[in-house]
Amino acid sequence: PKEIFLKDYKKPDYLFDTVDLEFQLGDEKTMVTSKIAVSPGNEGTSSPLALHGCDLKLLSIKINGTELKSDKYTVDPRHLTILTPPAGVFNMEIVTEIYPQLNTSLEGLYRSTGNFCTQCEAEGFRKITYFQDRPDVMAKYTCRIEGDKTLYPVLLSNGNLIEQGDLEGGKHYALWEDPFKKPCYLFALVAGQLECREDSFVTCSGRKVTLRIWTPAQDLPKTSHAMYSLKEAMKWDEEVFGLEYDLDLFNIVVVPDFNMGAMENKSLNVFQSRLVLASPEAATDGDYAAILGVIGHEYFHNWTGNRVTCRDWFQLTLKEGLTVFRDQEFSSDLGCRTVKRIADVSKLRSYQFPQDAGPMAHPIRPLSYIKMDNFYTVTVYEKGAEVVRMYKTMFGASGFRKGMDLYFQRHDGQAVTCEDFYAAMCDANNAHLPNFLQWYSQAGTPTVKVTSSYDEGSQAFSLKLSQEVPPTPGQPMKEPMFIPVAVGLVDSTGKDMPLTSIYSDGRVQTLSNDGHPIFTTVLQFKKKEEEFIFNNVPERPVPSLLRGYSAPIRLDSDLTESDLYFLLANDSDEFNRWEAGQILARKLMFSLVADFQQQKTLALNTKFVDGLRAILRSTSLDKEFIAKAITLPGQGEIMDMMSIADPDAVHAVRTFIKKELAFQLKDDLLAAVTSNRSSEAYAFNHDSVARRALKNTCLAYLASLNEPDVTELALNEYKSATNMTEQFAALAALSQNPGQVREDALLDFYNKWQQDYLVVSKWFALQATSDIPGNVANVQKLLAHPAFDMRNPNKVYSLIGGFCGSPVSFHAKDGSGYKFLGEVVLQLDKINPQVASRMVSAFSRWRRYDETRQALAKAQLEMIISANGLSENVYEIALKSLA
Ligand code: HT7
Ligand code: ZN
Repeated sequence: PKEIFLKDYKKPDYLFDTVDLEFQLGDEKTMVTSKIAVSPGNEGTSSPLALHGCDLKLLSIKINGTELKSDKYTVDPRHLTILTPPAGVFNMEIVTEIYPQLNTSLEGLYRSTGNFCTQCEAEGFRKITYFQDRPDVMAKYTCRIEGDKTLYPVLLSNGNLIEQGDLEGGKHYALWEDPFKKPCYLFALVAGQLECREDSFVTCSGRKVTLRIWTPAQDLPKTSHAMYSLKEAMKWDEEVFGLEYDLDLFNIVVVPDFNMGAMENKSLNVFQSRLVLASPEAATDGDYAAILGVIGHEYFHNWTGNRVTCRDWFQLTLKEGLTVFRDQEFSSDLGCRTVKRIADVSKLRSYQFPQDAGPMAHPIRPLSYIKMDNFYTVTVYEKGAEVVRMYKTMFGASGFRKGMDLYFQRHDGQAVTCEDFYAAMCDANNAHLPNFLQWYSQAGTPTVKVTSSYDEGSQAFSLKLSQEVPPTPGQPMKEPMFIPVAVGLVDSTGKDMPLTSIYSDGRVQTLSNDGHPIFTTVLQFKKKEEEFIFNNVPERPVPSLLRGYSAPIRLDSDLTESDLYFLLANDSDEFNRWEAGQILARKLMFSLVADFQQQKTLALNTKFVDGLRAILRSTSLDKEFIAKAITLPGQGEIMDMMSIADPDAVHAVRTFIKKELAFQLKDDLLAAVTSNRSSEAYAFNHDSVARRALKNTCLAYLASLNEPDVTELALNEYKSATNMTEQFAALAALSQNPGQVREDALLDFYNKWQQDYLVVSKWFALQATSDIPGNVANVQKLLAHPAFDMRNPNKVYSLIGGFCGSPVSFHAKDGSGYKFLGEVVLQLDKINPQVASRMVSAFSRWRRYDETRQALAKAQLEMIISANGLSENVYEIALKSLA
């Protein structure tokens, strides 16, 4: 396999100005005719024109209307090369045959439950026709689709429908034209038996846009929340960024078989069912929130990704980091900002931090890849979003908006780089951010150490900061980064102190906001070590550091336990209140893990219990915030911070704390469950979501006691629930404890929901992630369940992905979890390499465990990498994991 490097980027020698595609869809084979107007990309170029292609049967090539003789081109399994293209502008026509019904990789053109569907990002267009499959080749497209009218009554592609009609032999056709230039990865075609929910949106300039969501007929009633989400997203982008939709039609298509969540094809978004279909009975609050976020995300790509796209795939974070940031802000504005921030930071810590500390660590702009698909990662997406967020933290909302405006003004219709985004942000704000671009090129999570001191005489409070960016594969030495650290100082009564001036870099900076006092300031920390001194501080404050999580770092401060309890109770920055509780919980878990490893009796610190009790009893705090604040850090997060990850100890300790808290707070937890019941009809609004979140979190605590009264309570909640959020939470609560009650509840749930494959996927995930003893065998059995299908990525992610995310069973000391995954990866790789490589990533952190586990996991990786016919996708991950 060939590794591709960012440093080797060259502009294309040839440009494609227009692309006219014609598809003759058939059950056995599909014929694709592509007519391209080609022009030289570089002055006087005469080099061969190399086109990408994969799994294609070439039928003919014509240049300027004349069939090309076979000695004028070469074909290999990956390319078609025209050896001596004409000078200047010319037309090229290529006819290929493809077999979508055999395509289980779900990239290119494939079939999903009988319908035709495409997925071209990143490099799937080459499975449709020979093409320069790279994002900096932007062209205007037309697409004519022909197919049987009964089998494929709906024929969709990008842009506007300009013609349609009937043909002989029961066929019909549709001709689509996209007026905007686009890279081929945004091309889409859908054909099949679908019906639509139709609505409209009037844009800020008064244009009426028709909105359609296409699904199989029986699912139409479940599309109302998605339509609501789309209209909210369109409105939000106009209000917050001044960005208006640019066509008169916007289509969303729902398909059950899809490798990722969704795809932003120009005016024809494709979504996997889970991220569109919802009803109160069958979808949880989490599903509703995910739909809102992902519908927003794909819609926002219309400007950040489509109108302005990436020069090459290394720049992926330019569109993905920015669009994740935009969808996070959208969800925050429609829900609760602090709770959303907590959820996003938790995701970063649980998934991105481990990636950044392992063999797959890469900068948000990777330096090389074998398969681009492997770089659609939490680093590129979520850390990338944090990097975008830092611009906003530095420049404020209005400065950030100025930067965005300049970015679109400069680059609309272009394929650009991360430096172009940085330049627009800095130029619009007359600023320069030294060392900021390091975030794009250095991997690894920086650790920032903070020590504080107070001098009563001079009333000065000092914060000394130092930073360390850890070595990562291929990057042993690191440079300091620009880190914005938002800080407030809390006085002894729990109030924020006004910040008047700060001394750093030999300069005093007066802090004022048009005469109003400032309570939070952002320190611009850009060297290895720096000291910041706050002046006019009348008493020793407790510093509230990194407010709102202002940079994606690990913070190591000298705050004492009593400082943390004080912040937990008082910080005006709600994120940092939650954070103080999490730091205390982590400290507690580490000390109990040490006790467990030394076989000491475990005991819970009463101060911690009291702190959580106070939060639980609060009547002023948001209920969803309370639910988050009483939830312990995940096992993965704790294991990630240990020198040798010990899944057994972490599991035992977390279970112990949970039960002990449940025991000591039982009355408060019971009160929270009963007082948060509601007989009102389901609504997806913040108050109702918050109420259910608190009730469900408390129920899970109670059920961990496994006592008859709480089991009875959970059973009642399960039986009386009128929505999936509460029903599933009660089922999850019951299924924590092995035994007949668990088995009966799981069976009852399956019997109720077996007709709804999305709910069945939840049922798979719940069992896959279970900590109960002997769960490897259960999951193995579920592989053979009639409802499971290895060809459906959603089911694979639920069952196999869920299993790999569960520390106890996957890391079973006898290696049975590893062996299970090793076998599954090889089977999956034959069907769908993209999905298989996501699964094999679960092995990548094998060096973090004890020697026995290391040997067992390594043996599986070695078995995988030596298998015949392995895909490049799986090969790259296995190779890097073993390096
Ligand atoms: N931009 C989309 C990426 C995507 C994708 C990438 C590789 C293989 C399959 C894929 N399906 C969708 C999704 C997004 O971030 O919006
Ligand atoms: Zn995206």
